[in-house]
Amino acid sequence: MHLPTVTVAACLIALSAAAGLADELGGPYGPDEHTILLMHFDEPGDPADASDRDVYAQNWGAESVDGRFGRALHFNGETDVCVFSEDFTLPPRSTVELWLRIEPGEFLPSRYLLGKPHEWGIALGEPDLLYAGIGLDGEDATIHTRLPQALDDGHWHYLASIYDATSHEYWIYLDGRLVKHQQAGQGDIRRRKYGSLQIGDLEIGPGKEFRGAIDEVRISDLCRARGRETLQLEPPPAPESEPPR
Ligand SMILES: [Ca+2]
Repeated sequence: MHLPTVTVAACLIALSAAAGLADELGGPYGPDEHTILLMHFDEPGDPADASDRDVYAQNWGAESVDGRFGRALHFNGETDVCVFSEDFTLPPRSTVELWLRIEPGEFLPSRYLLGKPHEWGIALGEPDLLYAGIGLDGEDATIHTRLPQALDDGHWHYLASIYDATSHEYWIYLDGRLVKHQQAGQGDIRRRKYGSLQIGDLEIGPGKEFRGAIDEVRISDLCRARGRETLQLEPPPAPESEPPR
């Protein structure tokens, strides 16, 4: 038996299209079958999850500002937070992506960008020092890494944290470049019955709130950039020029 050439070609096209979806990085994204949370932050009021899960979220105080794509949320580092209605646990393989912008002089140390209390989170200890951690039922997976540059420069930066709980590998990408890949943790991801995913804060004590803007948060149930040294990201938008007088 042989398949008609046109059928084989259609299958190859379908496969390449699926691979293209999984490889799409940097945004702005449309949801695909691996997207379990997608926040554009473009709409007024409470932000909407554009993934098929339609996770309900509330914005407690964060201000809408110009974003990397459309609008973004700016968190004041004190009380602003975006809280999600359901327990949100990372799948065994995950990719967490976001864009962030910190103005010069705005940075607050050791602040959480996002995460779930006592389960997982991503934080900046210093403008060029990233902490990421995931609670496992054996030894927690943690990563502390110096970034190639400080992020409090007023520009948008793309950050991706990728973890595989089956091979216990952690990857951190900044602006399309792999900055850290290491073995981390033992065991399966620890499940918590309380607490919700939060963006801009982690509510595990005072002084953990992020000050700066966050846009285009996507969480996926696969390792989208596994093993790649560089990512192809959309170039940043050209700066707005002064209108002619
Ligand atoms: Ca946006």
